[in-house]
Amino acid sequence: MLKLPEDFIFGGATAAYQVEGATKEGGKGAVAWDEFLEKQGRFSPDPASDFYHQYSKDIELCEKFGINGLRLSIAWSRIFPNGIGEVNQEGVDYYHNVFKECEKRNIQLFVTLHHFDTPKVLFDNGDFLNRDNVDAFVNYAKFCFDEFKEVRYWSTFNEIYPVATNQYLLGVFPPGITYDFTKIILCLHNMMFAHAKVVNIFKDREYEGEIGVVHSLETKYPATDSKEDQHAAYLDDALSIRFLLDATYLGYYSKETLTALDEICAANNAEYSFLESDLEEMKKASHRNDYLGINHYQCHFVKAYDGENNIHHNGTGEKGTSVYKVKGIGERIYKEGIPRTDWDWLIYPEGLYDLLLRIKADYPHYNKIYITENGMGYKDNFEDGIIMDKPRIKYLKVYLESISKAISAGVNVKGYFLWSLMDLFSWSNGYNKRYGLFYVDFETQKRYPKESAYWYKFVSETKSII
Ligand code: BGP
Repeated sequence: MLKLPEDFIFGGATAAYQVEGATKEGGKGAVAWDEFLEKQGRFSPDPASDFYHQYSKDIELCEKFGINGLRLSIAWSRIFPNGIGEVNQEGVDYYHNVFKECEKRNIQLFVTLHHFDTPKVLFDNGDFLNRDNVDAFVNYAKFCFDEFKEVRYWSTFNEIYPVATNQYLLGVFPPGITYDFTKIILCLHNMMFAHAKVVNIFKDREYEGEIGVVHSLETKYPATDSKEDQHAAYLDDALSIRFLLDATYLGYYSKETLTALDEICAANNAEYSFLESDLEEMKKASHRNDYLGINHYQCHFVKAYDGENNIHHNGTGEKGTSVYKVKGIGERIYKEGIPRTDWDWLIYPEGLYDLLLRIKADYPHYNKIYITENGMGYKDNFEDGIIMDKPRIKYLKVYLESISKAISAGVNVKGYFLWSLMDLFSWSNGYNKRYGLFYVDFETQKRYPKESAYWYKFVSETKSII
């Protein structure tokens, strides 16, 4: 049986907009999602898991079930309803109260400043395509560092790559734009630049605590050994993984990354350029990250593709409906023998092991890693309050085993935050894609521990992956 270290954090992960509800309460400002979801009419972000009112119950459940870390995000628009300017004291007080509750129950807090929820005023102004919004974000970060002294672990952004691609490639996030690689690269770069600025301020001003960034890193493998497929996997990897790790840990984009960008841009009629002064800022920050947060759910097998762009996002859980064919990159395929969820996410824990080893080899000053999200979206069966989620336990087990093996191979992984603490809503999938350790009856807001919650408690208490 594999083990995890004694001081390992067994956490649960959430994000403000996916759990809080109360989108129009407490002086909160609007975000682009409010209108986007309303227009779509599929599901509402209210009341979500009603964490805004139920947080003390959820934090108590953490303590009861051996969950000693909580990852959550601050909703920027609760602090600054318009992104900049006037501060909303009610929002500030709310987060102090949540943090106090965590302290009371000895739960280590990991706080993300931005989890897909730019205030609407700034979003409508171009979001991170607009450089003014970089300054607005830096200003908001400074405010949080000065105000929330009780927080020790800060992350600047959650998942820069999915922000850029869901907004400007798949179009499943607002503003719903598709196949625009000029915007994708600009967004990726501006967010990495904003991250660097915030890290430098955090270190220059000698705030207490630690700072890092959370990247979604999903390993890419060639579909076959052919040269063409290997090249497609390299292109997909360059944009989704290497670009971010270069920016974070080198402070510039390596030759391999830029060559891949040129090829992707040529195929998609796109362009990019980076200011020298941005790279200087990024270089300065590149050795100052205290940790890297990794969100990892799946991996991709990539095949060469030279047709037109064609993506279908499986947002309903109808297995086999995903299509991902991107000009200038490749086609992501299912692979015989590799299981996948109803949303077509490939379950391949070797992908996480390989990723961790690669980071150690390619970016040796990564310091330490937290797995900030991992978990299984599943259509849980609720029978009189009993939820036997065996497939989820099986999934969690093999991924935790990969982490344990990577630690044995010398990678410094210090904790794990299971996505998600309780059931919540999924941005582009709604409420039937459940991830929680605790089942939420969204009508009554009652919580029910699933079988996985009892299993996780045992693993956390014994550090043994059974
Ligand atoms: C990550 C996000 C989370 C969460 C999770 C599961 O990308 O950081 O906010 O939603 O993925 O994804 P999904 O909800 O699409 O299943």
